[in-house]
Amino acid sequence: MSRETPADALLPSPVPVRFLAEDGTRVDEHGGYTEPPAERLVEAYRLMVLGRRFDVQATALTKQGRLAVYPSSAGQEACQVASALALTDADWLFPTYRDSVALVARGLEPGEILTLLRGDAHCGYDPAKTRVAPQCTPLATQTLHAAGLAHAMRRRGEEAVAFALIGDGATSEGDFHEALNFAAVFKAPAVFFVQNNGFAISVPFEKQSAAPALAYKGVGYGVQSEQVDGNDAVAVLSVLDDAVAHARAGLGPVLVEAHTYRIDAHTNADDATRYRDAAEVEKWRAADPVRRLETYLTSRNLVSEQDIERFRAEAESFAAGVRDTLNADVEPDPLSLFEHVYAEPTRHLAAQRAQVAAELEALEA
Ligand SMILES: Cc1ncc(C[n+]2csc(CCOP(=O)(O)OP(=O)(O)O)c2C)c(N)n1
Repeated sequence: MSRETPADALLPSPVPVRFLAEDGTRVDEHGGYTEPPAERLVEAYRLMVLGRRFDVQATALTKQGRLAVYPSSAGQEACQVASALALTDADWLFPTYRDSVALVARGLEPGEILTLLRGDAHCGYDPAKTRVAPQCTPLATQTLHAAGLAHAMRRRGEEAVAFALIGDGATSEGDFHEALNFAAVFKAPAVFFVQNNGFAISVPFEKQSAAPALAYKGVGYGVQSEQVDGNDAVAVLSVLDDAVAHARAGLGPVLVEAHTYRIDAHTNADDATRYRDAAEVEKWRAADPVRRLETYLTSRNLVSEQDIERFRAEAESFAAGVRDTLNADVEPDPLSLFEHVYAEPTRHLAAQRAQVAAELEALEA
């Protein structure tokens, strides 16, 4: 008797999709996915070099007191960059606090990306203009925003896709499950991309979920699902390109899980040596996504030594620009606190604003 069921079509690959082994050699574990064109891979590599340098710079600025907090995505560059490259300017990106490098890859101003992490009241960029929602700290809420916005865009006849990033720990939140269910029922053009980096702060994946892989969580909701080696940029880009095309074609949402690793601590406020072994981190350093892609592109003569030097120099001057921007003191206007709260300020908010304005005036008098 055949055991084929409608669920089979939704199931992820039994092992994570992979084009490159850890040493950068080509392997045949891609389950029928197509390798993206060479120029796309070179662009991914350029952005990964840039993103890694940005990440190091932002971490340094935190140590210097210029940023209040910075959650590093070191080791997750393939996921970060592929998320941006898989989307068009018309698509919406819903990032978390960990996804600043995805925003860099999308072309946002680094000074604007880091405004929130500097401790200012507002997200520094314009979500409507950039089609990037504010970086979300309440876990998994962005998945509902993405599902709702995707549904709304479909009803309006727009062809755009909403793409939500989410961590492994956040998949335990009810919001994630509601978002998958809603998106599936209404065939919303949404992609949910889980970066399974092994930890939710100090909670390891084994204590988070007993699922064979988080990708299997989609099937119960009727969501097309896939899992991919998150440190293989070729594979992540190929799988996300397909997922976005599926959603854009009106075939419903897609859940993709990338298996990756958080190389740094949760944030600068966390000491990861208290809950994980150095040997484990070293093992994952050997699976570095930037070096893996670099080795592959070099072996195929798709990048030269000069190209690599050029990309690194570009990243250095980008980092210098980030330093200059963040080292400049800013004096936020206290009244800006009342902006962007409602499209039309409420009576109470207007009264509070007037009260603060009067207090400021009294102080200056
Ligand atoms: C609703 C909610 N509960 C708890 C927290 C506190 N918190 C912040 S980050 C985090 C861990 C999230 O881990 P994961 O989803 O795996 O993402 P990662 O930080 O590894 O990228 C927790 C519990 C929060 N921000 N929001």
